[in-house]
Amino acid sequence: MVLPKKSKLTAVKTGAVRDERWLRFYRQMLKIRLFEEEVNQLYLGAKMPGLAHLYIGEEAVAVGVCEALRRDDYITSTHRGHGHCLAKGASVDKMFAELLGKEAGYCRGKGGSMHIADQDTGNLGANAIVGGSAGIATGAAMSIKMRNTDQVAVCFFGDGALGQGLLYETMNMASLWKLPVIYVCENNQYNEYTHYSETTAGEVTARAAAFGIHVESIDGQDVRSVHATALKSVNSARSGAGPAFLQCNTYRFHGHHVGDIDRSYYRSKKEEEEWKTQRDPLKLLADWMKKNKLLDLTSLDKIENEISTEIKAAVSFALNAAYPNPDEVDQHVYA
Ligand SMILES: Cc1ncc(C[n+]2csc(CCOP(=O)(O)OP(=O)(O)O)c2C)c(N)n1
Ligand SMILES: [Mg+2]
Repeated sequence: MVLPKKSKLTAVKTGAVRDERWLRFYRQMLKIRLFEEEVNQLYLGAKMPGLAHLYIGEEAVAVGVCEALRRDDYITSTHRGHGHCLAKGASVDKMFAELLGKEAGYCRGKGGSMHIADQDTGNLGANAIVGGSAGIATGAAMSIKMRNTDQVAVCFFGDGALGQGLLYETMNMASLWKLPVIYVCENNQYNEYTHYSETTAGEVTARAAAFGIHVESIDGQDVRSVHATALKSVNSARSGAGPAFLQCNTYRFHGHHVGDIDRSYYRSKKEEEEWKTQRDPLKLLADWMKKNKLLDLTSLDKIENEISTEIKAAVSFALNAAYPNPDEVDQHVYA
């Protein structure tokens, strides 16, 4: 298991948020986990058209960051975007409906997993183009600056996007013009079937530091750590101090996409098991809350029952929802 060196992890400031917030973090992460498990089942049961890239294992990044944002702040997302969407406040009904190609979905069923956007929650959209989110988030940050508001924009992207030139062009502009944008690199160790160390020369954070951008490398499995660091960067960007770059070290527990079942040719079962058993973000937070006597076991069970009921109802809603009218096949599409 490749973990960042201890000295590079950002210290957690306990007490930075009130105790109820830990439960909310847990709830939000669990919502993503159960949503994604259901997506996997829909795929395996041949009920969902197309593929999806599951976020299971990485929940602490989306939740830790989005909990530091206001509703009117922006995010841009990736092909692995369900977690970002939900953490920013998306409706599970509309998300399942979109995944199943139904008219009640976020894009009237015409976008699918990789094209979900939600203007109401400031989500400027998932993006199938690796690195594409950097241009959109930086543009949004420039618009914030020109409109003179105090919003911020967060750009989620994977380690694979470190190979895209657009990221460097936009980080250069963001630093020069002190744009309120936070670049959140979700380093889940792999771009598709290749370990990032085989594609990425040098230190990841050194790349952003070269533009004079404030950088941090965080344990992306520790939602408290992600949140504390994100909050600092968000507050700083909001006050006009310019961009930040956060490398969140994490791991996807499933395959690159739902069809990537046999992963033995690019990573070992032992590695996966170690992350799942020792580095599960939900378990880490639950264990920490228990150790600090911040909950009793029933409250976690209660949360799980509530979310499970919400997810089941949303799946049932989406399965029974109507498909778009075939006459509208060329409407609401841009490419
Ligand atoms: C510009 C571009 N090149 C290639 C692809 C094909 N592709 C889809 S996902 C992916 C790997 C992305 O890896 P990473 O950015 O680390 O994200 P992760 O899947 O690990 O979340 C690639 C190469 C693409 N979608 N866009
Ligand atoms: Mg990756």
